[in-house]
Amino acid sequence: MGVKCLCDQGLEKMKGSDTVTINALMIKRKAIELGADLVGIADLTRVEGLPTVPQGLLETYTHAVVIAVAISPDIFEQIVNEPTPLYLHHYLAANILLDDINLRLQREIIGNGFRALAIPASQVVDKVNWMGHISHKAMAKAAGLGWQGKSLLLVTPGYGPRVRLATLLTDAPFEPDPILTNRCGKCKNCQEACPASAIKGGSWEDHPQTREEALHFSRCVEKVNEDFAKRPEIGKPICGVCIKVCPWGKPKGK
Ligand code: B12
Ligand code: SF4
Ligand code: SF4
Repeated sequence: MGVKCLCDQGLEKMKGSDTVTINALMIKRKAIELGADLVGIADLTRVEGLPTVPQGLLETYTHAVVIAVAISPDIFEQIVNEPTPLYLHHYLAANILLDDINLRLQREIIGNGFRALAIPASQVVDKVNWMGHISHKAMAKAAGLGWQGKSLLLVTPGYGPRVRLATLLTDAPFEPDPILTNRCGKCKNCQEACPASAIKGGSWEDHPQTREEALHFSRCVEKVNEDFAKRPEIGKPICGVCIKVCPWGKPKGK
């Protein structure tokens, strides 16, 4: 222990008698080395008022590191209007990779004397209101990875919504990334393709106030849980159609 970085953004903290140092660039490099395709930093004042489970979860943290793992474009070539077993497998594998990267980043940050808490990629902790501990989409938007499109998904400039996400909460005061503005424009692809007619087609600069503003929420919940998740070859509440049709996710030139 005790390697001291002299770069401007270095954060120092005493851990026992050792001086340890970590900064945003170092944690981002580590995330990419470990397999993340995108990584960004959010200042949590950007998401004040965001509902969490339990309530007040964010209160003792100041920042979040948000990572994204891209799903192969070839998976979406196979999706027409329903999920496929191959998408199911990649969805599960991406969740494992995200949780693995997040736990390793968590260890790195704690080892440097700060607090860190990895939020699972895909755990539903309130099945009445369909909530995770926190919304990774809201955190990813706050970390500058993308915007929440008409589908309510996080759309990134490079991969569109073809990414899965995870968040790491911390009190390490990393330099936050700039926020991106909504680039959906007049596009309605997701609204037109949704097999449950669940996407209302609304638009917003930052985020809708409620999920209902963006979606006929129960239609999506019912489609993925009562139809797709009940198919023996799928078994999980997945779909993939609004992901597939987003122009931002299509390989460039297609
Ligand atoms: C529960 C859940 C579901 C439920 C409910 C979906 C939903 N929209 O909430 C069901 C089963 C229906 C579902 C479906 C799907 N899901 Co899902 N799901 C989750 C889970 C586990 C929790 C979501 C949650 O807590 N939402 C809470 C609400 C309140 O948040 P929200 O949806 O982001 O919307 C609000 C906020 O973002 C807000 N907002 C943004 N900033 C701020 C700031 C403030 C102050 C406030 C007040 C609000 C706010 O605006 C919205 C309205 O309030 C997350 C994983 C996670 N922990 O995030 C994955 C997750 C959202 N799902 C994902 C995906 C991909 C899907 C599906 C496409 C299915 C599939 N895998 O093929 C569909 C898409 C449905 C859709 N169009 O939204 C991905 C999204 C990836 C991406 N690129 O955006 C996630 C992030 C999983 C992951 N690890 O990547 N899902
Ligand atoms: S996940 Fe499927 S059902 Fe839900 S909004 Fe997207 S396309 Fe529609
Ligand atoms: S399909 Fe079009 S409207 Fe839907 S999220 Fe993507 S860009 Fe936005």
